[in-house]
Amino acid sequence: MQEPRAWLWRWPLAFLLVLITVVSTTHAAKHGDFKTCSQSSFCRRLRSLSERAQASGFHSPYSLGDGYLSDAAQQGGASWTFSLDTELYPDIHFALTVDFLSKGDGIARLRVDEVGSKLPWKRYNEAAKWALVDPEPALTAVGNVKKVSSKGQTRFTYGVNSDLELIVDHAPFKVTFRRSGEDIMYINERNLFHMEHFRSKAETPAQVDGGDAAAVSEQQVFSATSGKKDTTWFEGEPDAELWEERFSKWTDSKPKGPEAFSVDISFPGVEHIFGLAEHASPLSLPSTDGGRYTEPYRLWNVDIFEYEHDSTMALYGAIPLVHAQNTKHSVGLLSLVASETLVDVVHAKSGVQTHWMSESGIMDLLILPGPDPASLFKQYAALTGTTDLPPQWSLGYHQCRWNYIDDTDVLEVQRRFDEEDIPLDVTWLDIEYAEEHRYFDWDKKHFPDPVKLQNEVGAKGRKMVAIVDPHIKRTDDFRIYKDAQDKNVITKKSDGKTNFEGWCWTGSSVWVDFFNPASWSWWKDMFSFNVWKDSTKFLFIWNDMNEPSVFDGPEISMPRDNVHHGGWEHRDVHNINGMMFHRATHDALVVREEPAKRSFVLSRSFFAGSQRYGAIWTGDNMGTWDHMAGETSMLLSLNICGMTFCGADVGGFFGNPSPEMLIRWYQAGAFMPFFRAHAHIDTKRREPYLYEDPYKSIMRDTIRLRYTMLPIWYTAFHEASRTGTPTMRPQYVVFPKDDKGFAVDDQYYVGGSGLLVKPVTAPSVDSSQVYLSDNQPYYNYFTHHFYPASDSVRNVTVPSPLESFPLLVQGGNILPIRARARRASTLMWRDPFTLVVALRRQGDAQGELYLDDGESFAYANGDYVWRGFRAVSERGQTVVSSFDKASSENGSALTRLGSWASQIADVHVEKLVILGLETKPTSVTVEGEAGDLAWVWEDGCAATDKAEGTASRLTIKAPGVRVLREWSIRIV
Ligand code: NBV
Repeated sequence: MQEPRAWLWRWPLAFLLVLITVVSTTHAAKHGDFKTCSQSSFCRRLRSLSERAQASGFHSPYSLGDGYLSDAAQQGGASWTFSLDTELYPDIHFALTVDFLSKGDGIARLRVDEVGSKLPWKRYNEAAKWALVDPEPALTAVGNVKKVSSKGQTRFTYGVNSDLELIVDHAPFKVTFRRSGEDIMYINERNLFHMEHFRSKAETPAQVDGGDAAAVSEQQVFSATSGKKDTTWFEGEPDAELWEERFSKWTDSKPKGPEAFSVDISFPGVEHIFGLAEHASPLSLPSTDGGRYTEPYRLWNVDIFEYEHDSTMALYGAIPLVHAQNTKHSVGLLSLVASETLVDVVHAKSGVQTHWMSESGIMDLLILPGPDPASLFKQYAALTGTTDLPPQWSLGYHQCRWNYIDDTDVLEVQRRFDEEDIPLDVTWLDIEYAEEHRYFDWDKKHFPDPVKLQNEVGAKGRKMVAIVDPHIKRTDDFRIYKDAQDKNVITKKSDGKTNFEGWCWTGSSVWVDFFNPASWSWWKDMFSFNVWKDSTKFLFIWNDMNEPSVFDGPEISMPRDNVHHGGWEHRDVHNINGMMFHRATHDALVVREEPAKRSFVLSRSFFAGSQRYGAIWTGDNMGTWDHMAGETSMLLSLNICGMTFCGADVGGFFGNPSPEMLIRWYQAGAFMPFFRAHAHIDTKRREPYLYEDPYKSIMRDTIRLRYTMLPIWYTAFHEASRTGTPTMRPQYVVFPKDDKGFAVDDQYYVGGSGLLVKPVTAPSVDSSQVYLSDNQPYYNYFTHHFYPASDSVRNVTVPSPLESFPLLVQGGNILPIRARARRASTLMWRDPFTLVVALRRQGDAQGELYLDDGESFAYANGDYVWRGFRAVSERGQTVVSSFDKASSENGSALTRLGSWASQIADVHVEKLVILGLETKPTSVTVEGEAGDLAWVWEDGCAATDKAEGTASRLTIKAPGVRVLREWSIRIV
């Protein structure tokens, strides 16, 4: 097999030199490549506000008028607009609009924009257009909101139970969100709200004319020397970089001047806030005022090389959402802004205080009322949508590396997987499949017949994924470049006219502006089988580098003064850029076939709402224990921010993991929603079959374990696609009343299955501690070891030798699994099920199973199977039964035996394993049928026992019942 390095000879020398320079400089100076707060003039200005706010007499210069600029009567729904003025600039005006939305049990929206500016600029107000499912979410009827206005205050009472209040204090401007009379959130309690107004270049803050002095104290209003109004007590000293800003060798022209805004949001009585993905930090966000972190959490999508595993530095994606949690309530806050945003977090005695600072755009805050995490997910989903139900095969195992070098290599890798009986669904091709990195154009020397290759892979029930990056080689013989030029859909330089050019893998490149609607249908065409003749229905897409990554740009991205469709500057839309590319590719793949098929597109960059377009991964992680440990909290954070279809490069992108480390990566990966091994071009080959036993066998068993559990994952994704509830659930989500578990971010539950997993992320481990919150027994999935229920929270010790790790089943759950290993998931659709029934101490359990054809949208017309399982113990009998979950949940008719469902009508349950029964049964029968079933009893702990041991186990063999039918098995 050809060594990966041998690829290098194929790269043009000039490009190689550039590459080496880029890569080596980023290697050496990753911190220096990215701005800290003090290197951004807006962040410097806004962060120092919070220091000045410590001074006595500091107050907010902002106040609201007592009347309304417009009210509900004009808006056709519950919406009121206040005038918002600042004593600093009497001639400048803002407006605050308070909306109450009809969806999401009472979501309130607060928007602030400048009004009446004589300058020709507008603040970017389209983040909602891209992030929300419904760009103009409907307002609730006026009658659903009770408004009481008095001088100085407006009080809105709303929500499904009329228990929510939004109290708007007029002077100074402050908003209090309350539930059942309790303060839950304050906006501008610390007086840090500030919106920089548009101004002409000649003006500087210190030169603004004085206004009405009466409202503020003498020494704050006038500087002794100039007699001009003094704004420095609030804004700080005049900033030299309002109109032009330098970073390293780049100059940002900032044609609109300053337009940053800042707002403080406090969560009284709360010790934990979560969110702000993507950061390599703990799930419960630590303070940024010294100690662990000194820099605010930064949201500015970047291609960061060798990122740190414990940091507030920006990564590839940005979701400006937080959850605040205490034992009484949950509340969420989404700030719809796409410009650079930094958030300081302070854990104070009174609660958690946050300070949000954004470079440009309107302020658009959405208050998700909770009151619990499950409600937050629903509310966030009502706004931004849910994860599309993925193709079922995409939950299988993905084998990637940079790069599989030719078609023989691809087939050989698959052959070796088959030879070693290791399941595999998808083989990936990184950038080297494309001639000169001109994506779409296969390198025919190494992939002479791409269609034949894809068909051969497809014939085995497998798929391929090829990368399509957003940089487009500037060469006239490249059709994509030609088209993009002809259609004039290329992102422009600051003059708004000239195409922006930069460097990336392909050399000198341009970037399509996916904000431009003219690019959408064209991009769709690029993926149609008629146009991309070297693609087939077995080929899916990977969108990398979409932050966007520009090797010779500031912070390895585009200049902020580049111009997009609509005249918006790149700074305004940057954090959405990656999502627009992901969206365009997703939309293209969905329509490739008739009838439409689900798409699969992996993206590196993302924003709020990206979950609608496919999967994301955590980028270029390192093959280190620290990184492996950090992945769990990162993925949990992504999950609670809506990006539930996520994973990390198994094995670590950089480095050569030891066999021990690789096994631990696989064990962790098998419980990531997206399970893909990937590696840098310079790493040694590390496909599982290359290892000696026992390593190879352990990796094989781990991948097989994933396949066994595919029904559980698919069912979890079904729930996520309906309700927004994530597939990886941290402790605080499952047990929102147990504050001791709020900071736990190294273990999680898989969907609603009751499976609790804790990856081992350190060397030489042979046992692990698992935190248990609830008064239920837990069962070791592998050994059926029993951990008794307890009325106090506890840590239990779980053996974790190399071949194992903590995987517990919470008492009360029924797991539908498919125990037979196959080459690929697509071959398992008619395989029988095993039900693992783990009894609660009350003797009962429940579970569910969702199935459909796994690739079409026929489920939307009812062609799916959604079964419920239940175990009930009464008067010495346990009855396990199957029922139609669709009708019980949706009130819809029984699962309709559509054309697909009827094909699996005879799929049966081949085994039931019941854990925790009290006594050996005397008979096990299927109701309505004569004769005892074949069963085996192994004595052990009952669900009610108080001591650890091995659980009692009843194994019922071949009960002859069908998954799609109603049945009851009676155990007496
Ligand atoms: O396309 C090459 C890589 C890819 O393998 C990786 O997964 C991406 O995150 N890509 C980044 C570009 C270069 C990384 C050094």
